[in-house]
Amino acid sequence: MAEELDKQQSSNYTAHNIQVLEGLEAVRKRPAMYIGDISEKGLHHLVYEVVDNSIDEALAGYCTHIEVFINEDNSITVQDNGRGIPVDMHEKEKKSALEVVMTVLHAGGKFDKGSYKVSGGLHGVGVSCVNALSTHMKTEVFRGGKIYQQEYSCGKPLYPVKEVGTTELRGTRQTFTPDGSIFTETVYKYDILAARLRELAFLNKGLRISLTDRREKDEDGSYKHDTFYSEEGLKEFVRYINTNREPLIPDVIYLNTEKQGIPIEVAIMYNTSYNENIHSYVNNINTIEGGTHLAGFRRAITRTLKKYADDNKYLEKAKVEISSEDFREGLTAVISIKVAEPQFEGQTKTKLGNNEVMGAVDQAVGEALSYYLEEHPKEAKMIVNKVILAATARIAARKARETVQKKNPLGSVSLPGKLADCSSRNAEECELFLVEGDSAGGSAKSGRNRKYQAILPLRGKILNVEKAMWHKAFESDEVNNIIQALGIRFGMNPENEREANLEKLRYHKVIIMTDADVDGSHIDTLIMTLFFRYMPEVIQQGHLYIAMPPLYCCKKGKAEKYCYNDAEKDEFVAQNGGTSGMDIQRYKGLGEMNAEDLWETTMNPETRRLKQVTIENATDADYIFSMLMGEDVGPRREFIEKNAKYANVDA
Ligand code: 0RA
Repeated sequence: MAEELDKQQSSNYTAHNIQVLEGLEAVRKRPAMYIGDISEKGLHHLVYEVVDNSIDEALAGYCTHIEVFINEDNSITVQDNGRGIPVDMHEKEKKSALEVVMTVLHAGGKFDKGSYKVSGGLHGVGVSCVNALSTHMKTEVFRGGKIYQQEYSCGKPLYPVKEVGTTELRGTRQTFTPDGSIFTETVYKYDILAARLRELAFLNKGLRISLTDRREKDEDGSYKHDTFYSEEGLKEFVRYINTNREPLIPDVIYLNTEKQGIPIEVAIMYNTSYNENIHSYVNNINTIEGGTHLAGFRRAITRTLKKYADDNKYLEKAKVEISSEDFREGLTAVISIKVAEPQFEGQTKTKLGNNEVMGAVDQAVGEALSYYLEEHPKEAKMIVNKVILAATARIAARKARETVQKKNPLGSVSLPGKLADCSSRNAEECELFLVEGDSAGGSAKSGRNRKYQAILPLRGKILNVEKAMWHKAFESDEVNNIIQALGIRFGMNPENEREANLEKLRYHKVIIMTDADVDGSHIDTLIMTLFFRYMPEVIQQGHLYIAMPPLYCCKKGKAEKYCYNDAEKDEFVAQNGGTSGMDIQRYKGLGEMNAEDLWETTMNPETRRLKQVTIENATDADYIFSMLMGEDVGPRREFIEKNAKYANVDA
């Protein structure tokens, strides 16, 4: 009987739905406009979009637990214990509120009159976009003792919202299958989701977020699983980020307040390194390009520390001129604020533009920091001493640089002698290969296309910028050669942040080409760290790549194939009747290939494979680089073994 009723309802269902479908058709026609892109990034973004709705429910104070499942078929389930999406009739639309939320663009926040939507994914497009981009989606609402549900196909409801049972539970469960005809990638990566969910747990203290992978069971029959929960929020977050760094003082300087109606949470730690590491968030979005909240933070640090040092006569004793960046050496901080109407600007729309925020953050941080310094004179003195040391080192480095520049008049920095440049001056088509070793460098030089491919062989050791003082990089020949070849300069922007000017970049593809072994992977990582710490813009704008040389050359009779991984080799073996009489050559180094082979397999844009270096999650990347380049060798080896390009070759 209930079955019958459902069918009747479904059959005359389509008519009043037409207007809605047009909205979601637009999402299917231009998915990248709504979720950024249709690759791996966009695929994972769908999950964040759904989770964000549950986070909003948590921020409103009604939800304490969010569970995310990667199902066997790569569909995703997100369940929360909030109030449940309302299912009552929406007066104007003449259908259930649930259906409106699921099928109307930007309808997500319409029911929360009083509060603003604070979490909001990067694009803040709402769950209806996820629905539009899923071949199948199902929403179950546990509310008022009853279970309601509705299913959809490519955003179209398959039947009206129906009641399907009773329950003691409260909350919302949503399951969706991303459309493989829209996304170029449909396999979810546990680590990518885990990094974002961990971050969200730190940013929303007291909220429990769990992740379970139902695709694979381990030996004891359990699924891969993590629960992320933070009692202390950013205080714990900043300690986590600093895991692989040595603290200067053990304290975390912490504040959680509201200024001019803006909720502000900040955690600060000083460590013995020479890098500045500030992670900033607005409405749970990582603002990698910074903005007014970051400017306010920096201003407060400089002003407050300078005043403290002046008042205590530390600076007149030191007799050095302190510049604002000296106050931030060895500083790790996380800033998280909530803004009702954020204006996002910049290349990647991750730079906060709201002017009113600057003063609010400046004031909040200034108050908390001066209070800490007054209460902790011993620690304060250690911080000030570190600042003075930074200034002294910076001034010494500038003097050294000026001496070098005098030999090199007019500052017209010439190209490095080792660079075999290309003839084209059209940066868009130009590629720079950073090649490990002279012999591979030689093959690359003779094998390349001279018009648009340049070669820079790297001989000496690449400086580990994770451990070196900032100016040391400019004393390293290899680093200088790379920077000079790229053509970019470093300067300070108006907010006194280090910034590279990418308009001068001479090659739009910078390609790291090293051996497929442990040493090669280590060099890859050193070069990636250099870019990540000194020129993150190059990575953010998609200019950095890793060349993937083949691991094998397989021959049998007339059949011959370069194989880039074990799966390809196994396939060739299977297609050619097993290994007997087959010649399998394993390349250990680039030097084993002659110039033609190197061109054909690794450099020719028609046939080569390149891996683009991306920053999925800047905070996660920071953690990984500090771990990889830090003191402890164990985790580094483990990471390289898991992630290197030769991953399934026993080295
Ligand atoms: C608006 C109003 C109410 C709940 C929600 C939105 C809500 C949305 C989502 C999306 C995922 N999980 C969610 N949980 C709750 C409730 C209004 C009321 O009960 O008065």
